[in-house]
Amino acid sequence: MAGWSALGLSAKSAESSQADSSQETSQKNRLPNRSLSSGFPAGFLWGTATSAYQIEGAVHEDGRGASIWDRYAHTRGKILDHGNADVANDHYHLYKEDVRLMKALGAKAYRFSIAWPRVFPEGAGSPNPKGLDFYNRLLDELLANGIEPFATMYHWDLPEALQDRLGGWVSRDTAKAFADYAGYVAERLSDRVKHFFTVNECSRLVHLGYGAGSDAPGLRLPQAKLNQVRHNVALGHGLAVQAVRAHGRVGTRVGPAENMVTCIPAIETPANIRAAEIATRQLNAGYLTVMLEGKYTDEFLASAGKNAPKYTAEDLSIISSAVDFVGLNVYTPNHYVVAADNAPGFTLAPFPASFPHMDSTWLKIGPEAMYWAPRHVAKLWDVKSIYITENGTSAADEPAADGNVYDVDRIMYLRNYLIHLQRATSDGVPVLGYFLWSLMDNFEWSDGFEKRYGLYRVDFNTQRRTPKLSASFYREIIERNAVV
Ligand code: PNW
Repeated sequence: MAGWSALGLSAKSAESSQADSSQETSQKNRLPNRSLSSGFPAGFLWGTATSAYQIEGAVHEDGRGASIWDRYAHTRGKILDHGNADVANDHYHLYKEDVRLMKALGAKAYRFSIAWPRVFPEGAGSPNPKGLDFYNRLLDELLANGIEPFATMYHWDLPEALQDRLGGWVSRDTAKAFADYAGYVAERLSDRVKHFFTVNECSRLVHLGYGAGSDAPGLRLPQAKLNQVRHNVALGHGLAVQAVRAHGRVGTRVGPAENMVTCIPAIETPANIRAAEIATRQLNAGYLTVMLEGKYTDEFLASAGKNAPKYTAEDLSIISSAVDFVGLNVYTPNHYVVAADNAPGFTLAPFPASFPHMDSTWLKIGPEAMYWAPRHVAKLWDVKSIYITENGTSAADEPAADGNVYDVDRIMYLRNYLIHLQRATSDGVPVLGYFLWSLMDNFEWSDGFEKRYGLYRVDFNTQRRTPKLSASFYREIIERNAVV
């Protein structure tokens, strides 16, 4: 297996190193001598990722309208540390410094999101040119520094006006407003942005925003309404794809950035791999499956029963408008799968209480997710271009006595996920690039500023950014185009 050879862990070398003199052993273990197979394809794109509400601040500046996250974060008891993102990383003013941080990593790409309420303060109607100007400044700065911009159209900051007026994604009019906004942005920015992502993580915004109520707008809708929300979000994605095609320059690329349910064969036998593929199709039925197949699976419709969403055949063809790539946010193994003889053909293994996780309990450590997520997408749906649009971890970072943050747990996590990404590319899975979440610590939604995901530590009192050890680690990876 490529993964083993990438590690240089063949049984033979382990044995012979025992016999080597200590000097020879240390020579052998020196990083520059790592086998070529730890490398990524030439031109592989390394970047970092952020989102507007999590870093920009300046929520009242230059005519920005309110978003559902402004209201949610200002509602008592919703955010763990009672924080809000009114200032956050003050990136709106410090963006030049932040582009320098990217440049210091050697990163060649940056995934950021555009705040819909900056561009259309009321969600629809009159645009606000001053809001769009911020992104003009940011794009010019990125390009001047040799960093390719990848823009997400919607990373959860819905204009509050659309929530108040339409009930947000409960209404398909929100999907239409989203497409109008997406077309407007594509028209004005596609001279410099060649890649757009439509919706960031349909699944999380639907389940946590409208089902569990732990993300904005904080609703707990019954199943039938929730299924309609899910359908409307998928429709919004499809309409936005069409709007980018209609209004963007020729050659503008567009696709989703989805946090798919990643199903991993518990043991890599052909039967378990097949079972994991079946599970992947079914457990992503409302998102990637319908986007890439143009229909809801029979199992999805049967299990929804009378609560199934209402839709037309035309909706399905809009939702499945051809995309240029699929973006995947990969953090954690959602399920380990074992083949089963009876329907549905798979068993989802329960997670033992001892299963390890990072600083967030949901963030279980399963680096092989980084192999199987893109591999399933490439195999099941014949997708030819994939980006890892997010991967990274929270860690309990604390500056040591010397002031440095030695986040060796983040490095451990990243290294192991990247080994599996390298396994994927060397197996021919068409992953073209990787965006590490996140460039810097930021507002982590309902966890407030308590959870830190950055390569750079941010002191939110002074706005000082300081590289953690993981920043040096990532710089090495980028420089060598290989796992170190
Ligand atoms: C993503 N999960 O959220 C979001 O896109 C980011 O805005 C966020 O800051 C980051 O990951 C870290 O949380 C996720 O449960 C939240 O699998 C939860 C999951 C995945 C992604």
